Formats: sequence, C-alpha cells, structure tokens
Amino acid sequence: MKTRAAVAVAAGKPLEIMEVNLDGPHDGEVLIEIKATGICHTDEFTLSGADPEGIFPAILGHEGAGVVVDVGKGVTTVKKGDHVIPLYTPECRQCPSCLSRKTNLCTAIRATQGQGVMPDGTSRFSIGKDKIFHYMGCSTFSNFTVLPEIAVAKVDPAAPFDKICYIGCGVTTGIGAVLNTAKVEEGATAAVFGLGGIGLNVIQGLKLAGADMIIGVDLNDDKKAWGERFGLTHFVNPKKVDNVVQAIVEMTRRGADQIGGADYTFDCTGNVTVMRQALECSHRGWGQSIVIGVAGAGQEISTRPFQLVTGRSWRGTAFGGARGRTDVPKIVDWYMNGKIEIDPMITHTLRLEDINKGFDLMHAGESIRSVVVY
Ligand code: NAD
Ligand code: 022
Ligand code: ZN
Repeated sequence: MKTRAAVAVAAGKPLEIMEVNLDGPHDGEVLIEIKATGICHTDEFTLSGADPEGIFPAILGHEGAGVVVDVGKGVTTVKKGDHVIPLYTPECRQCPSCLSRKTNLCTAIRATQGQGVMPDGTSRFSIGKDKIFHYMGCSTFSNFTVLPEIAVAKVDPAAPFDKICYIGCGVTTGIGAVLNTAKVEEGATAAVFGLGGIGLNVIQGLKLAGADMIIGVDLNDDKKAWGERFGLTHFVNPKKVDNVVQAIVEMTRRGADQIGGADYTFDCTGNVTVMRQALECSHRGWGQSIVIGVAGAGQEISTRPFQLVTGRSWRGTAFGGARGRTDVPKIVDWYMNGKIEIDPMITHTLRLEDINKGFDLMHAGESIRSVVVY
C-alpha cells in the first residue's frame, strides 16, 4: 500500500512529507493506522545528526497512538479495530530480561530494532527500489506503520488518540521513573531537574506517590508556574542561587541531626553537570538519584566516589521502567478516570505538513509537547 509520511532523508535536513510504499504485516506483525504522534527529543537528536546510531533515510517518531487495520499470521493478542500504542521498548514476556522481572528492557527484537529493520531483517518501507529504515521500532511519523505484535499495547478504545499518544513516551517515562524505578513512598522529599515534557510528568508521578516536598529546578522561571500546576511545592532557578546543590540541601534540612538532601532526585535535562548536581543534593545514607535525561554522544558523568560510599545511589531508567503491554493500558485508564492529566501539557497540535514547525517549537523552548494529528 501507499502511505503518507514525514521522511528524514538526511541528517540536518528538515523532514520531507511524501508518499512511500508500505508492505503488509509479515508473520507476528501488525499494520497500524497512526492517528496521532508526539514529537520528542530523540527524534530531534537523531534528525540533527548528533546520534551516532542514526541511519537515513528513515521514518522517525516513537510516541504514537492508532488503530490495528491488519494482522499477520500467528498474531493472537490484538485484532483489527483494536486501539493501540506502539512500544519502543517491547514486552515479549519470554526473553531472559522479561522473565527476570528485574528490568523492562526486553531483548527479543533489540538487535534488529537498533538497525532500523523488522525482526526478520527487512524493512516494510520503501520509495521505488530504495528501502527506508524504521525508527525505534515505531516510525509513527507515517500515517500507517508496521510493528511486531510484542511492540503494541492494546488500550481503551474510548481514549482520545491526540492525548494518549504522549503515553507512548513522555508520560510513561516521567510517571514510571517515580513509581517503577524510584518507588517513591508517601511523605518523601524530591527534587526534579528540568521541568519540560518529562519533568512535569515526574512531578505528577510524585504527587500520585504522595511526596510531601517537590522541588523543581529550571533555568527558565516560566517553568515554576508550569510545575505548580502539577504539584510542585518549591522552585529553584540555578542562575539565581550561588550553588544549587547547597540550596536544595538547605531547603530539605530535617530531623534532629539536621542533615539535608532530598530522598529522591531526578535528572530530566540530559545535561551531565546537572546529573552530578542531582546526585549530590540527594540525602546522605539513602538518597537515590535517577537519570532520565539522555546525554549527548560520548558524554561522561563524574562525582567523587565518597558520594556513593556515603550511601547515595545513582540509577537510570528507560521508558520509566514500564513493561509496555502491561503498564501502558493502565496509564491510559488513569488518564481516562482523571487520576493523571495530559491535556494541558499538549501545547501545540499540528498537521503532518507542519511537522517541522514542531521541531522549531521544541528548539525555541516554546512547547511542552507538540502533537501531529493525521
Ligand atoms: P524539555 O526540553 O522539554 O525540558 C528540559 C528542561 O530542562 C527545560 O525546561 C530546560 O529549561 C531545563 N534545563 C536545561 N538545562 C538546565 C539546567 N542546567 N538546569 C536546570 N534545568 C535545565 O525536554 P524533555 O522532553 O522534558 O526531555 C528531557 C530529557 O529526557 C531529554 O534528554 C530526553 O531525551 C530524555 N528522555 C529520556 C527517556 C528515557 O526513557 N530515559 C524518555 C524520554 C525522554
Ligand atoms: C525516548 N528516549 C529519549 C527520548 N524519548 C529514549 C532513548 C533511549 C532509551 C530510552 C528512551 C534507551 C535506554 C536504554 C536503551 N534505550 C537501550 C535498550 C536496550 O539496549 O535494550 C534505547 C531504546 C531503543 C533504541 C535505542 C536505545 C532504538 O530503538 N534505537 C529503548
Ligand atoms: Zn521520547
């Protein structure tokens, strides 16, 4: 079949809207009509050419929602008409990682996904004789796309596509980092660095978990009001204090010994200097610092090992530690019954033809999330 897509033809060039060929689903695969997709930072990272693993031409996009329109042989868990969210972290429930219960990083299709092809080693997308690569196993910047059955989560058909697409990455990453990775408890103190599309979802996760003190840190003062909308209790602009680590330690001094530091801290910037600050303002003896931000290629983190010897833990999370087929439908239900909010974070809605504007808005820091509606 033919489908309309925004194609990343080469690094550093704007996406080009064109018609491409799409082969139907092979065994174990499903054909999805994408109804809406968010634009996220890794799409930009890959398009810019800064991602050493980026391959072109490719169809980017990994934050979508849509409807199953066809299924390949052997598919049993979804059928035509089901509403689904594509998963860049699949859940096969059979590989050693899935069976371990210790990680969400399923390995079933990892190698081929990284190479931009389907599990059988071929691409479903082409223009004439030239193949086009898949991206993060999703390619949601195409109106129709093919995914392995293990990489789709079946969700409530009453849920609006233009909102729940955000659950395909940002919402689940932020909320999951709090609930699955950090396992924040009631009454905890927390600091969130970077109040963008991920940090705001960390804040709403902390609120759900019952955290008492939620400190937001951002260079942009406008983010204070954004944070407060989702449960922020304190705000620090690092440009306006001598030392942001010291400022947070002071704010969190508690108990007879008056030792300061947050129980949990989250990096949602991808900046390695910020990652160090987040670790070092976590509490001596038990503070946990969770790295969510993805740093540029070749970047390294550092701290004095004394920070770890004195009981702080430095951890990271991918897709909020969520097992997609199990957890994503639950998060859609939380949205549908009002337990979490999504609508206010979607600041811009665009047509596919205007997708490059979504990238411009992200560069300019003017959007929390832009969503393309097909
Ligand atoms: P964003 O651009 O919307 O937000 C980043 C925020 O950080 C902005 O508000 C900015 O003002 C602030 N900031 C920048 N430098 C800062 C500094 N030095 N100190 C304090 N604040 C600072 O980005 P986003 O969509 O929220 O994504 C954040 C990061 O999360 C990205 O690196 C993204 O790639 C990553 N991410 C990771 C996963 C995962 O699974 N681990 C999933 C999705 C996104
Ligand atoms: C999503 N991300 C950032 C913004 N939006 C993001 C990027 C990378 C990962 C997770 C989220 C990530 C963490 C760890 C891995 N990835 C490796 C997983 C593994 O090797 O098992 C990651 C993922 C997918 C891809 C690359 C890296 C890909 O499909 N190309 C989950
Ligand atoms: Zn993303």
